[in-house]
Amino acid sequence: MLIAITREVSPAIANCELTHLEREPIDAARAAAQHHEYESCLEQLGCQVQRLPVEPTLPDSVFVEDAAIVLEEIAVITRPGAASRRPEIESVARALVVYRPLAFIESPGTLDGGDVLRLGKKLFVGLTQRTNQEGIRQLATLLAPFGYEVRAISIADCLHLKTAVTQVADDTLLINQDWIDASMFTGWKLIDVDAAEPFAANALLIGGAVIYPTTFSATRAKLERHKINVLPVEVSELGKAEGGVTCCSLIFSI
Ligand code: CIR
Repeated sequence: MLIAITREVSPAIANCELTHLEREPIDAARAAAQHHEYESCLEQLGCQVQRLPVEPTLPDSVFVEDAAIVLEEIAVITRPGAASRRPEIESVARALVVYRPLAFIESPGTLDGGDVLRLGKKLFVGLTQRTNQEGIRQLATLLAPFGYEVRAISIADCLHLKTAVTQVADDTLLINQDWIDASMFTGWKLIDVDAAEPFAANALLIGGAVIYPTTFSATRAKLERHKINVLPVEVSELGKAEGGVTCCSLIFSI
């Protein structure tokens, strides 16, 4: 069975962290409605959604992906790179301890889950403004006993590694090659985002389908031409907070 941990949108979402986007007004009620649609997509794809209680004072707390890396053997609770986001981990840890032994990234390490792309036993980890060398080193040490290989990749021009690349099928990645060097993904089929949609590489693969923002219609058409089964969802308000579809859940099997 697949569990998807999510969290209700904070009413303070308009005060979110922003790195590469200009601040625009965010309609918190609309963001919450879109988030419910997103949760329905998760359910449609077979996930049992476990929604954490709202955190009214933590603007970015809907983006639960950043707080943990959940693998079969262990869950690693992160130390998010943005100080404002560190209090988010406590409730995520409480939810995950029921399912997995926990390990923690400790200071001075920082790590955001959005920087971690897991492909089988390999974890590609973005070295970004949010994730530092020490965080990556600690992750590698924690996961080595389970046979995971951790590889750091420098990312400069976007927030997280998974802003630039995600998996969309067993053998296929969706990628923005302006933001990440594709040479480390040898053996993978690559689909490039449409040139007019630089933020379009964040897709959420569950089983045989991909949850994908309606905003990126040209890239979506490309995915469909490659026979990817796309489940579209409107997440424009969450997008204004620099969040995508992977960020809003932690998915794992029990
Ligand atoms: C932040 O800057 O931390 C949030 N406003 C957006 C986080 C998005 N998370 C993700 O891509 N994994």
